Formats: sequence, C-alpha cells, structure tokens
Amino acid sequence: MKLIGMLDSPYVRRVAVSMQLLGLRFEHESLSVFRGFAQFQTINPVVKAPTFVCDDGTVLMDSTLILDYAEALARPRSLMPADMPGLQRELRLIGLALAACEKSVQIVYEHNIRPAEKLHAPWLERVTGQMLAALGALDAEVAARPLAATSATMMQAGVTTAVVWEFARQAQPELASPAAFPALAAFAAQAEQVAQFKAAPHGDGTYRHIAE
Ligand SMILES: N[C@@H](CCC(=O)N[C@@H](CS)C(=O)NCC(=O)O)C(=O)O
Repeated sequence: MKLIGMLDSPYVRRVAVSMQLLGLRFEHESLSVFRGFAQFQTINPVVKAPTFVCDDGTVLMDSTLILDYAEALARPRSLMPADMPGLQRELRLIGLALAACEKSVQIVYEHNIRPAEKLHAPWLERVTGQMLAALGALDAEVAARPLAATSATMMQAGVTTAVVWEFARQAQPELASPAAFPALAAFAAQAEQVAQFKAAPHGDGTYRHIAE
C-alpha cells in the first residue's frame, strides 16, 4: 500500500498519522500536486493529494474515503467510537476540523495560486470568516470536553483536529493563534508529542514507520 502526497497537506498527514495509529504498514511518497504535477498524473490523472494505491493497484483518493478503507483493513482496531453518542460527537468534531481545513487551504490558494491583482477580496473575507467560525466552534467543543492525546487513546477527531490546527497555524499564523483558540493550541501541542505524529511531521519529509 502506498500513500502519495506531501505531509504539508493536512489531508495527507491525517491519513499517515491515522494509519500508524491503526497499526497499518504502508509506503509513503512525498510528491507535490504542484511541483510534481506531471509525475502525480502518472499515478492518479486527477492529481489529488492524498492518493492511495492499494495492494491490488486500485487507486483511492479523498482522505476520508481512504480512512474508511484503512478502518476496514484494521478491524477490530478503530479510531471511531462504536457507541452512538460518541460517534455523533466524533463526526461533529471531524466535520468542523475538515471545514476549517478546507477554508484554510482556500485562503492559501487565493494568495499563492491566484495572481495578486486577481485576488477576490469578498471571497477571501467569506472563507476567512468560515474558517474562524469552524475553529471557534471546535475550540469551544475541545474546551468543554478535552480530547485524548496519547497513542493508545487518540481517536479520529483528535488526529484531524491536531493536524488541521498545525496546518492553519503555519498557513495563517495571524488568524490561527493560541490566544484566539487556546483549547485547540493546548490540545495540538500535546498531540504533536505523540510518536505517530512525530513520525509524520508537517512538511516535505517522508513518514517514518513506527515498529509496534
Ligand atoms: N476532500 C479532500 C481534499 C484534498 C485536497 O484538496 N488536497 C489538496 C492538497 S492539500 C489537493 O489535492 N490540491 C490540488 C488540487 O485540488 O488540484 C480530502 O479529504 O482528501
């Protein structure tokens, strides 16, 4: 099994960290969807990160769908709660984290992909407000009920929240600040100390397999 994409993508990183927490072995190729576009196309013509190549050659994409597949492979291990109230909360937190993620990525693209003279201020304002709303709601949830932050206890909401926080903190430090979102900052600082997070650090490196 092979995970394709850079660990500076929160979507790629959530898959890498989750698969390690699930005890699944995989190869990782740190390939950029921008600088490595042509090479990426040869693996997945859609050029989406993460891309995941299964052992039989089937090519999957979209982090949530890849994680569905990983969960099925890892059973009975799981990063999702089995009980209904637990599942409901987990899904709410993951939804908030992924919404914050999407908006944070859109802000990056608006600044880095679009020519400066074509930057569309109303769109930037809209997605910035949406990102702050998602981070605010997530911060309130985490403050009200802390998330587990150890290898043995972390669940998918914790993985996604911490990975998205690190991305947003690096991408928009003036917006995603510990002062504005103290519960998220404190939780993510703990999560980044977990071995599976350290083995897949945000950036252009390749993940390191952790022997169990
Ligand atoms: N919903 C997708 C989003 C993935 C995504 O947008 N990845 C970015 C990299 S962070 C990408 O592939 N960008 C290139 C493009 O969309 O053309 C997921 O969860 O995997």
